[in-house]
Amino acid sequence: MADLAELWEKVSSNKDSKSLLKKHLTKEVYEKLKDKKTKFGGTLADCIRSGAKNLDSGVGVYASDPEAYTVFQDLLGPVILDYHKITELKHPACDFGDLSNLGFGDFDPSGDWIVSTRVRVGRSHASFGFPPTLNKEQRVEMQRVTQGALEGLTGELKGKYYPLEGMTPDVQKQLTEDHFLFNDSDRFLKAASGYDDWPTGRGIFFNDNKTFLVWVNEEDHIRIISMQKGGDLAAVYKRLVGGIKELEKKLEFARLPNLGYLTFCPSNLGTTLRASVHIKIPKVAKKPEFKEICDKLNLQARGIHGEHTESVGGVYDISNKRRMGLSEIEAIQEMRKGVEEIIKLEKAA
Ligand code: CIR
Repeated sequence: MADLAELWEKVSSNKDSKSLLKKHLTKEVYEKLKDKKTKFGGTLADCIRSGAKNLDSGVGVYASDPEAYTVFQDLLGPVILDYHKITELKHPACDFGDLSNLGFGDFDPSGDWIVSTRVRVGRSHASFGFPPTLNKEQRVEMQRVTQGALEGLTGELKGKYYPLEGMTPDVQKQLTEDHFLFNDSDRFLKAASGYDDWPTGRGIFFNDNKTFLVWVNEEDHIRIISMQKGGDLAAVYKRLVGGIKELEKKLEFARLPNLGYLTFCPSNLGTTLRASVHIKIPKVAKKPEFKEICDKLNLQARGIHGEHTESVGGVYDISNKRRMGLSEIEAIQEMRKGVEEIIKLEKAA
């Protein structure tokens, strides 16, 4: 427990941290949780290590494993409420909507604004811990199980699994530039044990068209991604849901009725759904009130090379901000309406 005491000292003695960890890990909560352990072996230290080592974190907390959301609820509960701006730990049942009648299609047929569209969800195996509680053998075993399910996909989803271990640097570089592949460069994840045993157990699956991708053991056990050039959100979303439904037949995903799907980061619960476009909006993005506009529409704007990056050439990555307390189809609709509004503003600017 020397490790935990040190981490606690770092957090409690700091005066500047604005993280949710700093805000919600009170002395009382710390005392209550410090000796608890999940059945995966997860501890409070595992949950707070990243935030204690990176006091500039926004959240600063990760779940050691699916059971952490129950065992460490006194910390994770308030963090979840605060991050997701909800008043109760409550989440509706999974609802992908009526796929045969979505009521929307391509929201930029001209192709003038939207470069590409992507929807992803995170999923976790119910029977495996998250990175801080996994060893190398478990990572390999989890990869084996996931790969088996992926290689059973058929039709449009049929593809091939490429383990990171042994991948040539050339292939790796190409896939990263195409926005297909992940790397080990996020210091928050690194401090959370997210890159332990790298690259063992990590890999990427994609179909022939590279429109359906699955990341294995990046931040999450499984990230299911559907993407294509242009703005045909309906096509992208339907393909994603098709893939999720197929994988669900073979794998059991961690879920709690009040939190939805469980993943490593408490910012990514509920639907875990992030629907985004890469969109050319040089004029709107220059407005001083750009962030305010996005906030009002429940959208988040990022640079195009992922979280914590800058924009390039007026192209932004815009996505739904809310993932919890609403259904999958509601999250998609929120993003669609918001992006339509942003396009309207760009045209008028
Ligand atoms: C942090 O706490 O800042 C990092 N662990 C990343 C949190 C996840 N994403 C986010 O806030 N949008």
